Amino acid sequence: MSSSYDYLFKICVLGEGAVGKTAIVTRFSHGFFRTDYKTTIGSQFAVKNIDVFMDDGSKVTVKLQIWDVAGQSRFQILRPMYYRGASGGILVYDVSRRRTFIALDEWLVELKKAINKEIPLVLVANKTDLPDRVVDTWEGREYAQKHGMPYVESSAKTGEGVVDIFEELARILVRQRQGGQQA
Ligand code: G3D
Ligand code: MG
Repeated sequence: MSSSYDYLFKICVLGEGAVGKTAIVTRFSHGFFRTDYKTTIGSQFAVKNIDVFMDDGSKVTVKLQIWDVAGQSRFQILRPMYYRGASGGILVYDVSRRRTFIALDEWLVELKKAINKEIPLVLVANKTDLPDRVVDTWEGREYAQKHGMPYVESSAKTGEGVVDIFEELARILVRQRQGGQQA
């Protein structure tokens, strides 16, 4: 049955305004890209099942409830409430705007303040299709490594890497949950 699943996780999508958060979520959950997104108002979520293969070859169906949180500063006061109960997150920047890369630290601080613990995150370098890229791969990798996060490059426009983001995070969350059960 397509509605059945083994695990359910709430995840949040974080990052500066216009880095492509809504585009990534839409691409993943509906499989298409639109260029006429309205700036996300407050927050909204998408739900999508994804099959992931674990290290032992077993297939696990994960239901992701993906909260697309508005990045604009005027929504800052509302965001902590959307972070609550999140098992994991996706931290997005735009490779064509260095400012969005520099702002990553602030997003980590805001998240940590709101939920008071560490949750698994995936670092996403989005808009790799653009010719005017300014943040190089090594910089993103270094940042991800420093914070113990996997690093994924994506283009919500072409779709490249988008599924990888969610597979990567889902696998980490399942591993954590399974490990927790054994302990
Ligand atoms: P946000 O939700 O993080 O605020 P959006 O960002 O998803 O609304 O995207 C902001 C703008 O970037 C949109 O352009 C969107 O089409 C564009 N965009 C998102 N992802 C990509 C990508 O991977 N490649 C390219 N080239 N553009 C992308 P507009 O012009 O509609 O504001
Ligand atoms: Mg948005």
